Amino acid sequence: MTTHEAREPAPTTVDPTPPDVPRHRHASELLRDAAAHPPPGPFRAQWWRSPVRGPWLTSYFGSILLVGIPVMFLTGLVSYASYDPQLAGNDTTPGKGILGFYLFSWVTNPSWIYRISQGTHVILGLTLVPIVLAKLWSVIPKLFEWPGVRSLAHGLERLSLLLVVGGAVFEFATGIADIEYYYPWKFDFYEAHLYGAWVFMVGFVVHVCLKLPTMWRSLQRYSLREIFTTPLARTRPESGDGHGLVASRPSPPTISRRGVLGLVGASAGAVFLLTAGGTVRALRPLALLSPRARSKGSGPHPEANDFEVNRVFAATGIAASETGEGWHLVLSGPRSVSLSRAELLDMPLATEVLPIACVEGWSTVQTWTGVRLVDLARLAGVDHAVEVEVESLEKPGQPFRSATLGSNQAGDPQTLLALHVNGEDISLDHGYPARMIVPAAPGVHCTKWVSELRFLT
Ligand SMILES: Nc1nc2c(c(=O)[nH]1)N[C@H]1C(S)=C(S)[C@@H](COP(=O)(O)O)O[C@H]1N2
Ligand SMILES: [Mo]
Repeated sequence: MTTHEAREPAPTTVDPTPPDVPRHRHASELLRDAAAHPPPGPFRAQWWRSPVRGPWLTSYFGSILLVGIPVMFLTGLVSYASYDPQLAGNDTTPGKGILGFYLFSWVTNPSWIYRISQGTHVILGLTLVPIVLAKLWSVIPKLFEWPGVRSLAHGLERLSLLLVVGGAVFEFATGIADIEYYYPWKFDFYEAHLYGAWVFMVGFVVHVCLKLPTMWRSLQRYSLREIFTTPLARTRPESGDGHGLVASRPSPPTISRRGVLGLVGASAGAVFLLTAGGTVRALRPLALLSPRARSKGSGPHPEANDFEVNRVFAATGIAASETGEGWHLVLSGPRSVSLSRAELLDMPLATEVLPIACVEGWSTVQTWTGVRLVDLARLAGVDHAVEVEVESLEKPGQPFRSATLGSNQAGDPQTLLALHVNGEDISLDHGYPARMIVPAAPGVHCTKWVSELRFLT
């Protein structure tokens, strides 16, 4: 009697395989074993006890992000296109070849287009932060799922989750750091935020494809009406779900679902109010999260110049004497011309109401007076629209010291070399003696302290 089939069956309470007997074990068995013995703490399902966590709540936040994230992505792509990175000198992003597949000459009309798209990108991005955090909170037990990978399919799902969560954290952190002027990293913001967006979107699309049916089903569990009529006292955990979100040992509720929605909604609303002043002038006094919105007018005409300043004159390293009587604008084209400020003011002047809209999300509409770029082109011997390199007094190497305008921008009759704003001289902070104002262009292409215009014929 040596075959083990013939042995006495072992009592069920005893492990039939003593630990010292080597025995081939299937991967599935190992996994079951691992699942039965997770490390302590958050890796154990019982550790997560919130009674409001569940598929409905996760799906509710998810449905907001399902709309919000694509808007972020599209306005981000628009933002990249608006830089006209295909024009020499505007962009050094390596390998943009593939990512730049959709680029086109940035438009000049309507003049408010970038104001709206970039304002949306930044204000919506900040407003979504509480919702992203709430969504992450609602799925946090999944991030500690044990074992981390159960099968190939499960592994791919987890990988997409890593891309979504990691990508979201990365994109929000770099975006916010950039607009709040606290950017502690060594890598370039534009490149990192652009590449990060594509990585994030790969994860996002996979995640949405995998979860959309679940989301749809889970949303049917409660109507919003039910949520808003259920007080704390009648708040119950969702029924078990097989998604690992509902607590197996829920603690008594301390907040209702409508309370959670109210808290997250109020946080998002507060962030919106503290940010929107960068675009909506009436909210400017509240714009605590939009730092530029709090800069004041300076120079001899502070009222006319009282709007957001990106780079102040004092930060440029330009000597005050370079902007005085000796300043001349150089036009380089078929003819080379040098013009003093007085000579520019003697030319036919045009007045246009146009925005400055920064990539940081703030924007402001002002009334500018100056010489049309098309008139300056004609002086330089150029009678058709060509690309123009705009140089400033700032020293080589300074970021944004120059920009290349597309021929459509240079040929637009609204494009000005502005000398006045709101009827007074432009202040040093806003670009005295002269600055570019280009309809619909991002602020960074409205070069201040202009010294030379090179018409690329
Ligand atoms: N020479 C020069 N021009 C510049 C900049 C700069 O740093 N140097 N910053 C640009 C950016 S990013 C913006 S948003 C606008 C802001 O103009 P403002 O400070 O007059 O509002 O100026 C642009 N022109
Ligand atoms: Mo800007």
